[in-house]
Amino acid sequence: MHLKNYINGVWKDSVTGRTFEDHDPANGDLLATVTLSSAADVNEAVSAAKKAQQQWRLVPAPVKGDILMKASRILEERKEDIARELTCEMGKVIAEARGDVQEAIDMFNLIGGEGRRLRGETVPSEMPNKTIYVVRDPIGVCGLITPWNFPTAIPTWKIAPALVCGNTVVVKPATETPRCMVRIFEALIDAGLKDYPGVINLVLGGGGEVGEAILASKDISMISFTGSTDVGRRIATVCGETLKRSSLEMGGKNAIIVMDDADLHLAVDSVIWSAYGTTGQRCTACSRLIVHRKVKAEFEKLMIEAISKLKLGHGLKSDVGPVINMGARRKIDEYVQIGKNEGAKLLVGGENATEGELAKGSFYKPTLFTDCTPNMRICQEEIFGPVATIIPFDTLEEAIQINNNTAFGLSSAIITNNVNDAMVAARDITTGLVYINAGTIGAEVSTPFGGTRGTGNGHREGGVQVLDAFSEWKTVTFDFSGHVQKAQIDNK
Ligand code: UN1
Repeated sequence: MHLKNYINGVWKDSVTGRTFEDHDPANGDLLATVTLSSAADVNEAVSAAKKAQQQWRLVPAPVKGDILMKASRILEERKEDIARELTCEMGKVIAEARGDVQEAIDMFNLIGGEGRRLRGETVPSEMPNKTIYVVRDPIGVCGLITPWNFPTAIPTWKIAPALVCGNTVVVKPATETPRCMVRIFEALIDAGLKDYPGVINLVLGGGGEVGEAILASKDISMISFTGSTDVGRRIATVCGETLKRSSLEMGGKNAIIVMDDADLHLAVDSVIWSAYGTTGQRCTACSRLIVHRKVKAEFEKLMIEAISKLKLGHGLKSDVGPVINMGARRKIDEYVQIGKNEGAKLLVGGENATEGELAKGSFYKPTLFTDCTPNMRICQEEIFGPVATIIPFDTLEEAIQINNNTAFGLSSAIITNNVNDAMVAARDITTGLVYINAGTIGAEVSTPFGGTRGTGNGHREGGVQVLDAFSEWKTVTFDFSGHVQKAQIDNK
């Protein structure tokens, strides 16, 4: 298989003639060769997007929405095939891959429906014979840079609202997951965008060349990015200088608070999904378990049992897949060494998994540390792998303070049967998402998604709130006092 760019309605190779390879992280199999693009390809895509935007902005929003809803139905038909490809390209287990594609289906449907709403408002004027209305205007060409961990869902979080608001897009997926992005493009093209060349453009390649060219382009008015904090900071810096708009979604250091009255089986279940699901590679993954000292010993015992039951292997036939690549595995292992040196007690895992078939892939054993203190690096920095830390506490206030005290602010959870404690936690936790008696993952598409502090820059994806990131408010004031003046003249 060979994957190409999609520019101005045509699938084509990069002008560089160079390629890179797309591999299965579970066994190293070659899945596809991929065209490796340069700034010249980005510039061609941006010119096409700029020209197309002049027509696209005038297409009625319900028509735009219909295309998105049709893309949703097409993805539904192709769901199983795409999910299997996703597992092979990115590594997550098949049940989660189906969930990833389902999120894309749901997002196209949700935002497609916004095509029939996209509401503005009318505002009473303070003057007679004036009327004022406020409408959403497109921003122009949006540069969308998407990660490998939700390779079908996250692209739709950005493409759908960008398009329904009348923008056109230039998209760069992570180099690890180009094929999933091609599948999203195919659904949109088949849903009707083949008749609108230049509205969606795909440029495959690395951050250094393609990402930087998107950042540098004068004709791109807005960048939406999900990925690492380092890259997000770079984007924010450049956008600050060039006064481009940016919507950034970066790291997390999410926690589950386990109270002494909690149903511990529910707590363990929530943690297993949140910490080791997607092999810990979600920005919503839970990596801190803030556990009441009274139940710590029992909780540790149940966690060790539950972890020992997790079967590692290819995502098509196991509970925990590989991490994305060998570089990521090295970084995870470095953090485990840092944890040991900091004095955290290793309960389970803490090494590469290399038995039998696993030797061919980038597998890491689900890892659990205990007796951690809140300021240890393993409790403050994002590891993005299957590593969780237990931090004991004595009072709810202390637990909430530990929960809030990191550089990130995406997701938190509390497991308790005490309604008062749950309400206090919901009030005092300062992350963008809070779960009561559920893990930190699994946000639904109809709700605003995003985080405080270093997780983002104040924008939200999902819900209707995402429309604010992809549109400009325009205030239109009508002054019809000329009619009154004319009547007075006529009466004289
Ligand atoms: C991410 O990891 O970047 O809430 C997004 C969740 C998913 C999205 C995760 N719906 O876990």
